Amino acid sequence: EKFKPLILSTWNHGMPANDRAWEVLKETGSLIDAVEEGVKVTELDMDNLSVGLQGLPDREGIPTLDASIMKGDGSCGSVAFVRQIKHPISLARKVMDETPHVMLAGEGARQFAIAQGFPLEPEVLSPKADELYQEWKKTSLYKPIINIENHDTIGMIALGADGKLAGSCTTSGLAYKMHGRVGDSPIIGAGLYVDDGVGAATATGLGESIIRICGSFLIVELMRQGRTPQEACEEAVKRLIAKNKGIEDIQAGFIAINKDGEYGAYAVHPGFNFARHHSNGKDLIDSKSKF
Ligand code: SD4
Repeated sequence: EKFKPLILSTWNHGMPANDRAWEVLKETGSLIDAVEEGVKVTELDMDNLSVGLQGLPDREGIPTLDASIMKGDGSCGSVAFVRQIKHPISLARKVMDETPHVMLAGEGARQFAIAQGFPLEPEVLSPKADELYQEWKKTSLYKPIINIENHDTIGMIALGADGKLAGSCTTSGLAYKMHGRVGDSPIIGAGLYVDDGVGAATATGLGESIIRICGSFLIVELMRQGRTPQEACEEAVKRLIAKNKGIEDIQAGFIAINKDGEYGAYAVHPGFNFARHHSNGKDLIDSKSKF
């Protein structure tokens, strides 16, 4: 099966995000605008507790956000551990377009946001996040749990009619993480990688397990060597399982597209799904998994 153009996004909320991205692609023809505007929908979704300022906070009760964006020509930008910014993906886009750098973190990212005219949002938890945080504080246990709301990061990858590619990824990271913890999502090559000659990949799940294998870059390189997107995702999951202890408690999933419009997805455990949007329709697909 091949589609061109094609947009894929992680999880259920990929559906409305893809709708918006598709609309922008049709209106403007810009793939990078499409992947930015698409995930902005998720950044504002009050039901999503893993993306945007309404997401679950770190263990100090502070929401800190990670995001990255990349074009197939190698242009990329990201922000990590950023506070008070409603649209970290747009800030990552500014890092890509307006600075000589690839990545800004923490207070420096916030200062850059102010200089770029981004409003600073008040640092208050959403009612739902606050309720869950108060509950969590009673035990303060930290253990990654599979497929509950704390795995809902959006990663979006898109192939244009011209064979060019782009991608975006945005998250509030793991719930109740240590203050300052950065996941895979803003790390180019871990949470997201895009190469026009080959394809694109993005990741969701326990960031530490994904960083350890440079997951998205690995998938793109495997496709470069001739693997299909499906084979490449499966090989990355195999590598991830080999390199991470306690895999019973670790969920991670990948989606990938190649330049011809073939795609694939694979996860460690069942429960991962992704949204697909192309000229003939749109749907939500359950990913296969290793276990
Ligand atoms: C992280 N990968 O910060 C993100 C979390 C995630 O769905 O994917 N949630 O580790």
